[in-house]
Amino acid sequence: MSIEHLPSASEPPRVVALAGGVGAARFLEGLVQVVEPARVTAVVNTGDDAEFYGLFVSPDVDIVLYTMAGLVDPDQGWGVRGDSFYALEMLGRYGQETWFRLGDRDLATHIYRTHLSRQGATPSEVAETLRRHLGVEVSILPMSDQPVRTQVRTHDGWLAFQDYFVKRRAADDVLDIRFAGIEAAQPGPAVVDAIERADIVVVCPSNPLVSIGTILAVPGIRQALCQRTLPVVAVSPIVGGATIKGPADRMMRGLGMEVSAVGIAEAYRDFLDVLVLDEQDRGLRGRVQELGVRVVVADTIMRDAATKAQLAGVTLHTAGLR
Ligand code: FO1
Repeated sequence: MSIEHLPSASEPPRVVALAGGVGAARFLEGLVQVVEPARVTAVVNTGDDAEFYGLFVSPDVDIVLYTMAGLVDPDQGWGVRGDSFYALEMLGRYGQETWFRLGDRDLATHIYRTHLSRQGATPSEVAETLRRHLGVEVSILPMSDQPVRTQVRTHDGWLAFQDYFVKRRAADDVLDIRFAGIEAAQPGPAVVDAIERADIVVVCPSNPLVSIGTILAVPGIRQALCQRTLPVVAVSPIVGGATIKGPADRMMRGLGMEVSAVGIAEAYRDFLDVLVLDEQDRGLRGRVQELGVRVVVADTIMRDAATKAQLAGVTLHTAGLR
């Protein structure tokens, strides 16, 4: 496979990003500083989707959507900036559980999503409608239109993902992971075509097990990545043996994976051309290369707009695109 590929001068590169939630959205903030947003397609995990009070919530789709619309709460990385919680407070008075913090504006998204779904819209159509209304230029493709639900096995048995992640604060040991519904799932209608046509596919620095792993488990997606002749580049979410945010490191350890950039390379090696790893992990270069994956060392800690753009630039450069 050639990574010498250069797109024609007239055609800006087409970029597909495989995305989970917060880490991916932060990477995308950098990406849209260095590539035309309209040339970027995010293929987003829907395994974290859940229903609250009869409303359909698609957290990772909404995180990407709100971030790209400039609406996201910058501290949390999810939800709408400055949102209020009056509806949730009232639901609490009705004796409902309120551990999943759905703000008032955010609830409007879930009401509208549920309304469109009840009229027959697919998750892809819903995401497209929300995107257009919020003026987001990046294409947002749910990984599948069929329901896939990530579940985590703990010492207390199988838990729905948000029960594990939010309600129990990701405190349990993770003994196993499964994606209920995955056998019947197909890639969203535009997903495989986008992967085939992209000048570069970027695997965002998201959880390799329950964000990227879920996307890869949709029958046909991993195969489409393996069949590409142009580069697939991942940014390691593991830096110095730990994650910046979230439980990926503990999950990887619990499932017997090496918690390092090497573990990431092993998980993706069948389709991965380049791994961007952090300067702190420079010493792992040789071991990653032994797996047949090219290494680029960079500052991967996304502190602000400039470091996000810098990381996105380095990632594209690995594929000869900048
Ligand atoms: N994450 C939390 O840690 N606590 C919450 O209360 C919470 C609420 C929430 C509401 C809407 C939404 O779209 C996302 C929300 N998230 C919350 C984030 C989300 O559950 C996770 O970050 C993802 O599922 C993992 O990518």
